[in-house]
Amino acid sequence: MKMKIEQQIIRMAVENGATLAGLADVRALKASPSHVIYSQMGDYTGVGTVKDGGGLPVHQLFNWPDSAKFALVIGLAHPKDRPELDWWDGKGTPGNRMLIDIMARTRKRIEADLNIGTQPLHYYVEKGGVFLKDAAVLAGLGCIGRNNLLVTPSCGPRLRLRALFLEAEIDPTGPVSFDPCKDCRVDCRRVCPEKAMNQKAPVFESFGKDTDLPARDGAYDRQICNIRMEKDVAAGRKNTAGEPGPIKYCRRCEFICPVGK
Ligand code: B12
Ligand code: SF4
Ligand code: SF4
Repeated sequence: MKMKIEQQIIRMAVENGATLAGLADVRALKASPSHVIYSQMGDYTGVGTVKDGGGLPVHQLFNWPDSAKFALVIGLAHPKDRPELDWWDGKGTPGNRMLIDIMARTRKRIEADLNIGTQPLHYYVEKGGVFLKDAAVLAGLGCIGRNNLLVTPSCGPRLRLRALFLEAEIDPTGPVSFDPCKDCRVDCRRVCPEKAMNQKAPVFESFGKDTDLPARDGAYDRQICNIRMEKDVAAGRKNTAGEPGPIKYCRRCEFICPVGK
């Protein structure tokens, strides 16, 4: 029996090196939690957002082409015993370069073998990218855990994501029913060195009782988490005499999670 087109796409991604792959409907993505609340969150310049050459924020938020109907989402395992995959070296991380390469090869095959048009996507949402965690949940890769990360059955939160637009009407592969946080000790919040997940972040508090996002109860505060990221950048600078060393961004809320170990 001929394999369904969705299965063929996923198989191509896995054959090219993806640990996990799935398909999300762009219409669902446009209505997903991050899209709904992002524009209400105020100016987050400097907290993981990108700027143009003149230091100004770039705004290409959600200016996706109408021809983009679905998103292929891939994940690459970043296990604890391969920490170097996540180290920033000034040009990116080895893991992200692998993801870019896996996606480029998968894209070629989708276009050549399946005759489906594709559109590459930037990593940053401000440069036309998608919210990768939302896309991954909608594609059935896992759920958003109490650590505010995508948690998958096989790798827990220890994986990195990338997406590609597909110009085809196909079927989504998610979301799936999966909730490892329900009966967990929630150590992911306890180990945070900055206590970024101890209380509802002020910005979400102001949205009223209806908002229980992010991290399921609004407790993840990106401003506080980013303090840690800035400390990690400073540590990377002074680790090697004069030369900027790799930046080893905090991953404590990932490593402690028991899922997928
Ligand atoms: C900006 C950014 C940052 C900023 C701000 C983070 C933030 N969450 O706001 C800073 C620098 C602080 C940061 C920190 C980290 N980041 Co970061 N970051 C991003 C980036 C570029 C955009 C994220 C964003 O702005 N989201 C918007 C805000 C509003 O939403 P949110 O806080 O993520 O919460 C939303 C979701 O949880 C979602 N959601 C919640 N419940 C549900 C339920 C359903 C059904 C759905 C559909 C959605 C959904 O709605 C929430 C509402 O806003 C993404 C890449 C990308 N293009 O997506 C990577 C990304 C999210 N980061 C990633 C990682 C790993 C990290 C760090 C561990 C650092 C590191 N070592 O790399 C920490 C983790 C912090 C944490 N516990 O969440 C990974 C996550 C992988 C995973 N397994 O989930 C991503 C996807 C990048 C990648 N390479 O794959 N990050
Ligand atoms: S440590 Fe427990 S509560 Fe935290 S993300 Fe993992 S399963 Fe969920
Ligand atoms: S990445 Fe580090 S600082 Fe940020 S929430 Fe996780 S444990 Fe806390």
